[in-house]
Amino acid sequence: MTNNKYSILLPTYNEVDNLPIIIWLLVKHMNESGYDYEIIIIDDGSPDGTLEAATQLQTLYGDDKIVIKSRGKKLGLGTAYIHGMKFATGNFIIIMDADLSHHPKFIKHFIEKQKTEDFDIVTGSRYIGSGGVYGWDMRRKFISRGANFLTQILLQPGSSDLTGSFRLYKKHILEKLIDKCVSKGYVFQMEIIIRARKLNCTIAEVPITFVDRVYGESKLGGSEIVQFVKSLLYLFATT
Ligand SMILES: Nc1nc2c(ncn2[C@@H]2O[C@H](COP(=O)(O)OP(=O)(O)O)[C@@H](O)[C@H]2O)c(=O)[nH]1
Ligand SMILES: [Mg+2]
Repeated sequence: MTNNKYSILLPTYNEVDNLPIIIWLLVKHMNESGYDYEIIIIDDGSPDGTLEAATQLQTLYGDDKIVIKSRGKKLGLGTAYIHGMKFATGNFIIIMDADLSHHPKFIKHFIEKQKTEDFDIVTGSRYIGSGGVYGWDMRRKFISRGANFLTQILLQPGSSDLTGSFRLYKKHILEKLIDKCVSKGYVFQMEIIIRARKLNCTIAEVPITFVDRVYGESKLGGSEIVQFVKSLLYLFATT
């Protein structure tokens, strides 16, 4: 028997419609798989009442399972993970989106894969095996593929899905990596894998399907794309 515990970090910004569903699915799948876990919701002052929904869900499922660590305003995804991780009591961290694009049913594949060779990191990949993307328009597919392609060429990271954010990390590894990361937004996902390679961390991949959000709006805009390319070039020049 092991006493592994999985801390699931769930950053939210205007996810009031998605949060009850994702939490219900997480609780269902984690209870079924029998692994010890907690869900840490990091809400950034969503004006749509996400925090109030989170509080109700905490009452429903218990504060040992649902931990709420909100911040007053939208401070970005990268720092939301850093903030949430400070409160994690597990020895493993799982990071995923709250908008139902990442299905909790895949978590047990991450955990099983991690155990096979005691990997430091397991990343979900849309670009291997049975993985895939559903519901994205041409523009969004192009951006994702383009970002991955550019990064593969410039940095040769040896990981097929760099911009995805459905991952499992050993907590002490993620802490070490986060210390080294300079980016704050979406690029964070990519930077972390690049840094992990440099530190010779072991990385495995599992196929995931990614379904575009049904409720609410994506926060990926032009400025995020510009930021991504800038950071990519920065990493290219400095690592
Ligand atoms: N706490 C926090 N969560 C955020 C922020 N920006 C995005 N999110 C959440 O991060 C996840 C991914 O964002 P999303 O807009 O779905 O990005 P996309 O899937 O790449 O279009 C979702 O759960 C969002 O609610 C932020 O600034 N702070
Ligand atoms: Mg999304």
